[in-house]
Amino acid sequence: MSNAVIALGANLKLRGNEPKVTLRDALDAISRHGVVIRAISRFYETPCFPAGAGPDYVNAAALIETEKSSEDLLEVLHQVEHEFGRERVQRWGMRTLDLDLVCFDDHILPDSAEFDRWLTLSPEEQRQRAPKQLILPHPRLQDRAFVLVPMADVAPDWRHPVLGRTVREMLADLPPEEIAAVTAA
Ligand code: PH2
Ligand code: MG
Ligand code: MG
Repeated sequence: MSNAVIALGANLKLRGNEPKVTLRDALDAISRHGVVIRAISRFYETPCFPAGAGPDYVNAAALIETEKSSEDLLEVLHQVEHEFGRERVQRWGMRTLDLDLVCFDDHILPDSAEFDRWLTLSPEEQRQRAPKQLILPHPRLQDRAFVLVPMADVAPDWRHPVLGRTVREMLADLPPEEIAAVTAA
């Protein structure tokens, strides 16, 4: 059995439903795919990143347990995104539903050297490059209050296998104003 954290986000209505409703429905859909949901974070309203690129998001995180491999779990997430009308068009664009695999046990994928390359991308490269393969842990999780705040609800003591810091510690490293901008949805 493996433990993983899924980050959920949406900033567009889907079939007339508010993002909050979509996230709840997506969690139900995930559990119908043979994935056990152990804990669900509170739901948060978060300013769109990059600022001004679209409406605020609703973000949440789920701690799950599964016998699947990380690749098979990712496939489930892509299927559920597809069921919820997600079209992969613009990087960092608007989303009816975004499901990101943030961490899977303490796996480093595809390997330490490639992970390090994604970890240390310049901000410009981060905007331009999207990985084709699964990179774990998510290379930007330590930078993003919209990931770390919900994750701290469900896995505060998970320790990043490369950075050596827990979720709680990574969150404490962020600028207080970025944490304060993440509010109850
Ligand atoms: N996801 C993005 C881009 N920007 N901003 C917020 N606040 N929350 C997100 O989940 C998010 C984002 C791409 O996946
Ligand atoms: Mg995302
Ligand atoms: Mg995504």
